[in-house]
Amino acid sequence: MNIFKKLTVAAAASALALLAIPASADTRIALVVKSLGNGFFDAAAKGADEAAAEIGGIEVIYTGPTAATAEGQIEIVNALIAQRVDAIAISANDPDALVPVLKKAMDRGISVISWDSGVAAEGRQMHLNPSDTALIGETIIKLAADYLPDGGDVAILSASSTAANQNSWIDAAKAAMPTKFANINLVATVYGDDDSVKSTDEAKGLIASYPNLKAIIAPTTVGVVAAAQVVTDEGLIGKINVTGLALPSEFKQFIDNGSSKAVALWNPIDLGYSAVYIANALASGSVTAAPGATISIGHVGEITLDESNSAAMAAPFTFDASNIEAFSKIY
Ligand code: RAM
Repeated sequence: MNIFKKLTVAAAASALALLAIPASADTRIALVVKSLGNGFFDAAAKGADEAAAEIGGIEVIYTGPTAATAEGQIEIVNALIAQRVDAIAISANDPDALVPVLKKAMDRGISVISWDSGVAAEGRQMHLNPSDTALIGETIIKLAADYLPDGGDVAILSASSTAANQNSWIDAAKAAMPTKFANINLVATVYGDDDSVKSTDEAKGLIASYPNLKAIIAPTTVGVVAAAQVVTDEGLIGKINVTGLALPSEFKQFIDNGSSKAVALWNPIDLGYSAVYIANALASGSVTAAPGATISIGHVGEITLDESNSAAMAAPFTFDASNIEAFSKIY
């Protein structure tokens, strides 16, 4: 076959291929996470798939950068705009840096919500919090204080320094401290970027810098595992209690070995389910995001949007030696 003929055959084949692809009838919803390889987001993706199967006619695109950065997410959102998805549900690595690209998505008719970690109001139609921010903040500090009757030094190992969810929980924890946890002394807040290696280094640094440290509070499922592993490896079980927000399936071993007394979290499967449920409702036009609007989230219940078009789901749940085994089998 000469080259001209080859090209003609190739062109015909690709034209046929194009004809063969039916216009997708599915509503395509992108679940954009802070980073891939994080068990918390994998659990949320499971819930997203549950919602898609229950509602029908939905394709979930589970995606995120390899590292938890805003730059990586901006690239991904641009690609999703080019693919003309119907909705984007994002847990953002930065509340402001994502705004321009998400505005561009909305200008092109794509429905946009943030969930887990929010974006500023002008970059999304609504935001879904896993739980009340003040309650999460108070919970993480209480988890440390409950095991420090005489008070003492504690430090926070967070995710990235620009993550809106962790920053708001830390602010809420700090606000609760003077009145409710006056004998707890917060000596430092450091950032492990939801990266195991960096979180490990930061945990080691805290231990080296603060010899009287009694607890490490990590309001991130990645950081809390890294901190508990460091406390275990450095023979500090019983001296430093690791606590914060943890996925039971990843963290059970550290309740079992005593490096942690208790941790908390909400149901990440329900969170991912709800994000897709709401994104679909907005994309289909069956609901409008506006202050005071009540939106159904299927078997999870319903939410009502506040003045900033945000809503919160259930209270965080505490896991300790009495119950973590059972929950570790679910998420
Ligand atoms: C990490 C992420 C996520 C947060 C959980 C608790 O997996 O930072 O955003 O909600 O921890």
